[in-house]
Amino acid sequence: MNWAQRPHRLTFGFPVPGAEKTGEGWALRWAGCRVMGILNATPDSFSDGGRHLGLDAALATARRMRDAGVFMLDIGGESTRPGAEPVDAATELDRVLPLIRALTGENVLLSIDTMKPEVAAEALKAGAHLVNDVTGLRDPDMVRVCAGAGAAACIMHMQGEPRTMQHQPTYGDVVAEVHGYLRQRAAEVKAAGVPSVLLDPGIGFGKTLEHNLSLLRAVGDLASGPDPVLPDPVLLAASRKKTIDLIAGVPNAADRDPGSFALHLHAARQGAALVRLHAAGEMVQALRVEAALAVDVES
Ligand code: HH2
Repeated sequence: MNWAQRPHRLTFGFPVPGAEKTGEGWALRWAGCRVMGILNATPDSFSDGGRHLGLDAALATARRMRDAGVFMLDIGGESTRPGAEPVDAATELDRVLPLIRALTGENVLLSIDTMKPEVAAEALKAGAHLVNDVTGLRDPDMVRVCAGAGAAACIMHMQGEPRTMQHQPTYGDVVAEVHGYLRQRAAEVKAAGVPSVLLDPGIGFGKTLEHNLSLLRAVGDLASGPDPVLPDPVLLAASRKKTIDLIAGVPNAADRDPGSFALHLHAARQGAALVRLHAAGEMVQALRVEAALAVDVES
């Protein structure tokens, strides 16, 4: 079976678009690699005086992505880029809820990108399906919120916290440590009642270029174990990140889509189930072409 035929599955405690009812809830199944589109509800898109224009523009982007075949939209109201300043829960909710409410019922999966349990809880009530938490559900309340609602979660690895994580990241064996952490966290949160998880090595979150390259080369290992029958699906998210500048010399983040496509195509071929990008519709096209060319290399 090649990467484009490889089956993936997430389960939920409530109906989500495209899922079917099973004995353990609602199962969402897909083959190969799908795309998560980034929808940032940050001050740039909701600036004072242009709030409705901002919302309309974000909705137009969301619908364009959906129509291009994007599988899931990741809605975030707080930047987690290196050096980013935190925002409070009320501000974050003000930014994300209008988008979630407007997109509910539009036949697209919705993920809430947040580190705050109170934001996740309100977003799930408003219609989000999955919680994407870059801290790996570090706050026990986040585990309770996901388990209570029956929401799937993305567990990401991060060394340190966003403000300071790039100061001096250090590991013994980065792949063993990151994969070990993700597998242990997955077992813990599922034991606490979260129905299913995506695993994300957290490219750029407390990692040097060498750390990121090692993790990217090892996506296949993360995607295939430890349970080879039903491994937790892997999410890779490196769209427009500094890593691409360090490899290819592209200082302006908006110019990094070609590098982003190359990097996420690599992740797809290694068995990633989902890739998170800004240029999401374009990535759907790239993946469709790549899938048509895929040949059977594994049994
Ligand atoms: N990276 C960012 C945000 N959310 N979620 C996951 N699961 N994995 C990631 O690597 C990840 C993420 C990047 O930070 P942000 O400041 O939100 O920038 P953007 O959303 O424009 O990529």
